[in-house]
Amino acid sequence: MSKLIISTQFDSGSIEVVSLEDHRDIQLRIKADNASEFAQWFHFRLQGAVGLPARLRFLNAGKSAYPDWKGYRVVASYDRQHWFRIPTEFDGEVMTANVTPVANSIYFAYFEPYSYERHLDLIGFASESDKVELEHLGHTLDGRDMTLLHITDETSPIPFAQKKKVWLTARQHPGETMAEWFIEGFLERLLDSDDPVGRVLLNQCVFYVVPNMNPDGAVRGNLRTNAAGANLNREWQNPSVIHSPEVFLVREKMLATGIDFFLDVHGDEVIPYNFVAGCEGNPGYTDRLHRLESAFKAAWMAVSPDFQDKHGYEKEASGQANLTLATNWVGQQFDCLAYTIEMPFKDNADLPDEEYGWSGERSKKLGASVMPAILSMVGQLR
Ligand code: GEM
Ligand code: ZN
Repeated sequence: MSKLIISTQFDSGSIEVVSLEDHRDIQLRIKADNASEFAQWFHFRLQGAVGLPARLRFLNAGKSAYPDWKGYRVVASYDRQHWFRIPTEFDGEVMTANVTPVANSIYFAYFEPYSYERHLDLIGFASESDKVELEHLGHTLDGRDMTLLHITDETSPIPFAQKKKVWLTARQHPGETMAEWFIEGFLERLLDSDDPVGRVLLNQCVFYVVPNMNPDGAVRGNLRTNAAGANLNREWQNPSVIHSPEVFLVREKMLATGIDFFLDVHGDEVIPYNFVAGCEGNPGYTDRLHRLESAFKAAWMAVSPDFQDKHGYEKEASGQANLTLATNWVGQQFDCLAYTIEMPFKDNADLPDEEYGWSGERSKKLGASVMPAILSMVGQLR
């Protein structure tokens, strides 16, 4: 029997090995982000267990950032392209996953990874379109590019100044990889010259898209923070070049362009549904914004059974919104429709998938489905 090996020296790799002596009791601990106490993301490779009933025990799952693992199943892959769910249990303290690998190398992760190389491929794909201009906003603390995609049809008869400005940001929380899968699906449809919804949207709107707000945290295998330990979705009121340059750079650009409609794409560790969280707690929230929110949700539910509005976060009390969050700050600053989109790490309980749970592909489909909902709103935006 060959020696068991666990490795993490790859994009977003992260786990702590406690014991690897016995394939029937592989003991692990989820590591915290590099400069903060948030511990939730894991991604590692196991070698040497082909044909053996391997049991993975995450000993500190009950002390993770979001310890409600009920209904969650670990994702696994042999080829790093196709990911599937494996049987997983949680007893309130230890999470246990079981698999008998059919190959001598198998990967495990909290959710289907989205690598920095794939991020660069997505930027490359988009940059080949004549509707896209790439804009370099600046660098992250680890020196990676903050890239903005500026997307519109410049042959449109509508003057640029009259086009609606639609901003999308994704993956402020780097472990929420479903967010960048969502953007991949969104861009593939938006840039499909045969798609009528994309063609009309590019005629009437200008899109500003940041596919990955936190590339450093993504590569480092962080769940929630950047290289300096900043939770970017708490930096929007007063970002700093030293601590949260990612937010500082994007926010400056937003102030230059203005915004008519904003979507900030995330993943949720606990709630097994796709849902949105709006600006009802903002001091500037109005009946107009409430009507726009209701219309957008109804339009999205009409085109995607994967989206729903029954389950989600508690509504914020009036005037109690935390304006350090992107959606709240943008909604307040620009008096515009602004939503946080949440997808599940677990599955969509309305439409469960036994083999895959919620997945990268389903996130892509949801990203494509939001386009007709945006189109239905364009005429109602200020
Ligand atoms: C969330 S956004 C939380 C919004 N809450 C309400 N009630 N509107 C965060 O940053 O904590 C997004 C996320 O992490 O998925
Ligand atoms: Zn998030």
